[in-house]
Amino acid sequence: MRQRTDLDSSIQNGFSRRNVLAAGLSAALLAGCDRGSGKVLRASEFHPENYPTSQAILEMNRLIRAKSGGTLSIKLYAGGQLGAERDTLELATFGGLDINRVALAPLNSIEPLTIVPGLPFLFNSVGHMRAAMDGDPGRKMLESLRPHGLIGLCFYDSGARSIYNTNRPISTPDDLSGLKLRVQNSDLYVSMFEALGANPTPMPLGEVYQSLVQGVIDGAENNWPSYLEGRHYEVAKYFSLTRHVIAPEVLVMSKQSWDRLDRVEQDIVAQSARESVPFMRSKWDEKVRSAEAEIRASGVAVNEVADKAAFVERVKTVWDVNVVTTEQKQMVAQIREMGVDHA
Ligand code: GTR
Repeated sequence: MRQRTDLDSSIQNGFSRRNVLAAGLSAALLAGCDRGSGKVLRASEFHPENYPTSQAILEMNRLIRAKSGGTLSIKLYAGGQLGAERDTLELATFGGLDINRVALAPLNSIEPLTIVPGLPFLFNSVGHMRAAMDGDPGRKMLESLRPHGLIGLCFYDSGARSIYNTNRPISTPDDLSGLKLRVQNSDLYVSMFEALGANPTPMPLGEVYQSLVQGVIDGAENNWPSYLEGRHYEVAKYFSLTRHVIAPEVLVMSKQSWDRLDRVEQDIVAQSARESVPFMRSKWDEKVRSAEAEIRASGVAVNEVADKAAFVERVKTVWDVNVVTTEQKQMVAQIREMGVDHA
């Protein structure tokens, strides 16, 4: 049995929307006003402090402090202290929080370009995804957030998502039939799992463990580190390597907070975020290896999915429904072209 993590306490505390807003408001009031410590940017992260994304934000803080001579820094609120990603993202949009690391799913209803990396079976590998995010598609996606009140700083890794459940190994889409699976709160994920024949149930990540224990859901889908850290593997003991989505995560800054920084400070933040990416990727690779080893050793039944083509075939309609704008279509084509070098 693993130690309870910060994530677990946030699950227990069950932050209400009002708590979140209140916390965000005081964070915003404090930002920039700390006597003696210069400007302090409040950053929210749902994962615990030892998770690679949290570690990357702490690395970014180290870089920012060094470059600014200590006049600018980040205070990290890890472990979901400020609430679920959807709520903290809203806070950042309205200037109640300075920096937020989120998955792309909560941005899907805000900016259509963020849907693209979540398209099932788009990327051939993590290398393909990284190359696309480092290149033109990534640059366009970060820029696309500005009109929505957010400055896209950089992308972090999230590996490949696979399906896990309490009942049986998944080898074909038919095995998903009737399974109630938690998905991220995004039409993309709902349509994906409907097309695969499951019964998708959107809910925040923080509610998954309890819902599995209570039998409210039969399973979910995520990467090795989240499956481990959320303790989902203790309950849902079949992990099937569908690797259906290899989407990155994104670090955003509130445009309102960004506008309060001078030009030099903005450059420091942007540059430090970019420089935290290689650090994050190496922490991520390490974490994936150790999480997979720990999960396999714990007795979880892990199975490869031999016939991926059957899954790919089923989700074709998901692409048609979710890729509708010219910009999305161009981005998909560009990413696919880049895949030739990452076959
Ligand atoms: C994790 C990701 C979180 C969150 C989560 C989810 O892999 O790191 O940001 O999006 O998935 O499934 O909600």
